[in-house]
Amino acid sequence: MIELFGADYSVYVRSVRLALEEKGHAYTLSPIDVFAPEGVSEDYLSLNPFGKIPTLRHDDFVLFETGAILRYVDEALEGPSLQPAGTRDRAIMNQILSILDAYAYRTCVWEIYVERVAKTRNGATADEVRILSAVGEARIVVSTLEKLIETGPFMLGPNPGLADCHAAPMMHLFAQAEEGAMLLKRAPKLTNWLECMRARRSFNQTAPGPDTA
Ligand SMILES: N[C@@H](CCC(=O)N[C@@H](CS)C(=O)NCC(=O)O)C(=O)O
Repeated sequence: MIELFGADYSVYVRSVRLALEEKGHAYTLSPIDVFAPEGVSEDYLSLNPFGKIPTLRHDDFVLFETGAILRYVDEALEGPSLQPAGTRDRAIMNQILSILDAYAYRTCVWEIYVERVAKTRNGATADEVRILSAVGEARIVVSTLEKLIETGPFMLGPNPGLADCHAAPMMHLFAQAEEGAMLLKRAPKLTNWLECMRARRSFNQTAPGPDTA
């Protein structure tokens, strides 16, 4: 029995949900709203002391940190393998997961998508300085991922894997900001990859509600 704690608006939660869908494994999503004004409960902090989402519970085993959860889901559950067999390809997969955590989440999601799309949709004004200062690093994220995609249609070849599951939720939001769309225009392989991910059943099964941030 797999229980995932989190919210459908979270890109990190969606990464894990994508991996579970690609494995073909059933799970329940137990709602935790990290942005609720009252914060998260003590009960949730006893599972994840950092108060972030997601956290996964598999029977009596509790795990947090998305990179660890993704690898666990792939290795512990039946279904198609989501990690390359070769050492170097697996190293590249790990490199992509790190790039997404260290650079893409902050710049592409928070500093660009949230400022340009989510905030303005709610009537607030975008912080142009914040956006402008993030574009340089976002450009490096895009050009690096573009170089790492060799043949496609997925990041590491013919089959979807953990790198795709982790990158797709972030890049999907980033592409909705004008700065993201502009940078992706110069990255045809990444653009095709995103279209391919958006067309997958797993992506549609994990679509969040309309107010995603
Ligand atoms: N290092 C964590 C990061 C997860 C994360 O930042 N999740 C966001 C939602 S997408 C969150 O919980 N944010 C709440 C906060 O920062 O207070 C992981 O890999 O799981």
